Amino acid sequence: MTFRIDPGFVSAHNAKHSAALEEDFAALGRSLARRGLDIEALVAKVASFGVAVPTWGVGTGGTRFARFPGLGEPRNIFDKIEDCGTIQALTRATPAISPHFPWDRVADIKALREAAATQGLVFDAVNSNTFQDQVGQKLSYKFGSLSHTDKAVRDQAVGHNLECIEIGKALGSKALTVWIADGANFAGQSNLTRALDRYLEAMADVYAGLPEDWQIFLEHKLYEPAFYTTVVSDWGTSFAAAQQLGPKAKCLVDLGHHAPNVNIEQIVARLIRFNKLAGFHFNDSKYGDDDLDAGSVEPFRLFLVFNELVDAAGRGAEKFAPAYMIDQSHNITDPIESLMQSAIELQRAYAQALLVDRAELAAAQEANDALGAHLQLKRAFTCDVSALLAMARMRSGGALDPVGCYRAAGYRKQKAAERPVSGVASAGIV
Ligand code: RM4
Ligand code: MN
Ligand code: MN
Repeated sequence: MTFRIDPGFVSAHNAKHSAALEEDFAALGRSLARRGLDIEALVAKVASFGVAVPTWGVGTGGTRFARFPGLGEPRNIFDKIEDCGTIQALTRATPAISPHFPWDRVADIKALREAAATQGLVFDAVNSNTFQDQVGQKLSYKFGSLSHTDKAVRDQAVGHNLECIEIGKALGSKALTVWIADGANFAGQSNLTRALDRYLEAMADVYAGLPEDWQIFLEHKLYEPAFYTTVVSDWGTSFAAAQQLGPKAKCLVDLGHHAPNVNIEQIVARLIRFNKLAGFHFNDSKYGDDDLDAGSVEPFRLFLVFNELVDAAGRGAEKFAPAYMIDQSHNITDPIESLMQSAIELQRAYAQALLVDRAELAAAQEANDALGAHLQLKRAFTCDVSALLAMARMRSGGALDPVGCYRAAGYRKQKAAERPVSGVASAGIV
């Protein structure tokens, strides 16, 4: 038996702070009531919010310079599932996991599904990987995958994506996320038009392999590892490709994959408008694809993204059901702590967006009252909803203070004993 945080421990830890929480919750309830908001309705909405944790996120990440593994790191996908289960047990905001193949490959796929179920988890979108070469792989992806000049490489990449769909079916997943690293480092290296043609052709083959009730998520990225151009560089390319592929193809927004200062919330609004928003890879960034913790750098931008989502849900936008996932690299923190806090920050942005008085905002917008409209957003954003979030968590059986409870439980220390250090110090992803 491996160590799990006992539910009794969580309730005992909660009990230490619950009187203070009750007080803060009651005060917040009164203040929200003055705005015509029912705190209980908000608690119910927040409690129903879920975001998928990436299996690759629970291992310590790294940069291309170095990786500094922590103690008790997950050694395989089963350890990763266990850590994801801990995140869900304490936050009650992460009921699904998003796997990456071949990183998470095992001989017995059923065993994965069972391991997840034991932790109360289900599988969200499956991610394919044609940005690295695997041991024993026939053809290299050094110069691209789905858009490679060589048809044999493209076919291999298509085959891998089709295999991911098969694995996903066995896991109960309903979507495939495709991000390719294809692009060029030199002007002139690649024909910009032909590279996209090849990508579209290969993606049509993957699309043809999708089950009826599946979707394919196209993830764009401006740069890295290709630094002069990438094939699916921006939401425009992603949108056009999704449009051409068909209704099951939608555009996934990774918050770190845009040019600096791009108005991401506007991209979100546009994709919703045209029924092409697949969902998100949440993270935060200062410069680019930094993969920092959600809400740690620009919480207001995160709020603005959720503001668009709440607005769309409120007006009953057609087929609006975005998939929420986190995609982060935890290089210097305990990944479990970072992921728990990130899930909370996403819930916070969601709760704050729910506070916006939509009628007042619309009235200010119609009257061209620029500052008045802005203040409606600021009023919601500056409200401290921590007590609301903690109450939603506690009532769902989670921890009032997930990071505090996790530390007090000594989870990482227990795992350090259970999972001996492998001694591998590597650079880069994984
Ligand atoms: C990429 C992209 C993909 C992720 C890989 C690891 O930058 O964000 O979603 O699967 O990193
Ligand atoms: Mn991503
Ligand atoms: Mn990324």
